[in-house]
Amino acid sequence: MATVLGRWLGIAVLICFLTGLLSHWQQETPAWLTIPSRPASLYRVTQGLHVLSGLVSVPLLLAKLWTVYPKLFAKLPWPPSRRAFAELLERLSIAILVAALALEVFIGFLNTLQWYPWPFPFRETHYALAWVIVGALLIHLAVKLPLILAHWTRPLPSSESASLPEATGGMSRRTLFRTVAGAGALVAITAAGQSVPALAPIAVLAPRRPGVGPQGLPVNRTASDAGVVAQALSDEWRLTVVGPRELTFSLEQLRALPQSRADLPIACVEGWSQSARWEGIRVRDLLRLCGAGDTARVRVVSLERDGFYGTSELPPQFAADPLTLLALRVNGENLDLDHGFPARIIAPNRPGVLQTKWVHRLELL
Ligand SMILES: Nc1nc2c(c(=O)[nH]1)N[C@H]1C(S)=C(S)[C@@H](COP(=O)(O)O)O[C@H]1N2
Ligand SMILES: [Mo]
Repeated sequence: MATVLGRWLGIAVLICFLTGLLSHWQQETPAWLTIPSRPASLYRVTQGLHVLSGLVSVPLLLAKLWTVYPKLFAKLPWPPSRRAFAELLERLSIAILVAALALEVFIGFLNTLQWYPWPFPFRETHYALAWVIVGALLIHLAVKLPLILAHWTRPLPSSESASLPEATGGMSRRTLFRTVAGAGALVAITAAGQSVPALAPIAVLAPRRPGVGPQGLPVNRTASDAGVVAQALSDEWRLTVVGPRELTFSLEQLRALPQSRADLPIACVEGWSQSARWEGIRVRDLLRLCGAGDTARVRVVSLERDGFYGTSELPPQFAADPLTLLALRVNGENLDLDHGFPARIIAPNRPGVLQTKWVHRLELL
């Protein structure tokens, strides 16, 4: 049972780890990596899978712990021997694995609720813990390797497994597996509705639902939370583009420039995502107007001053993508104040957190 549940949990953890790495690299690109701006909805899928696999690992982890926990507290061989020492080390590595995994999933879940009841930075901690988990998991697999090899090289698997004892306190293994798989599936379908519109009506585990919010689109932080209402509504608002030339546009002037359309999702790191129809000026066109080429890296500056939401960077391949807009409109209307009025960035294959709202400055780097 522990082996089968371990495989399921292993798959969930692997999906969660790999999609998490992708998300981390989006937000902190290493020098050796160029993230492509297409497919446009890639991040929506990978981050949706990240949050789903993390949620599904909760029932899997609980079930796995339930099947093995007596072993953690079993008496060590006595008197102390090499074997006792090796067993102690193994239990220590498992204690670290379980603790790190439980903490990782717990803070990840609270993050989807935008609740941060701890003093440490979420993303850095979540990332560091992921490596602790991978390390402890590799040790765990290495220790169990002889057992795993023995399992795969045993002579008659079917007759042998048929003769294994079935009962665990009255519940058959099959019933347990069905229950755990059912619990995992239930978690998945009641959470997936935050990205899959068809499942939205039963999305009781999803903190955000598609369609709920101004202009049919959820909002993470409102203009008043961000403290930008007065500046965003002011007649003095201007967009400044700083490149070889420095240009300044009023909202009327921006509206008079050639407008483009893009159907792109907001795909939040917290797992919810929703597509919308955006209209505005291609960032590429704005850069050309100020004399920049198509290899420019651009800093996007919001009216919002504090915190890491205030600025974001468009790597050259994102700035040059024809789908990357300084959006003025969404779903056929001027942007709602909470969606970034007067102007926001919307780009393909990007975490929502980088789709900066209330933009007033683009700077060539
Ligand atoms: N200036 C600013 N831009 C921001 C944010 C913010 O708090 N401040 N939130 C980001 C996050 S986390 C997401 S998911 C999207 C949400 O966009 P929406 O509120 O228009 O749906 O905006 C992003 N842009
Ligand atoms: Mo977000």
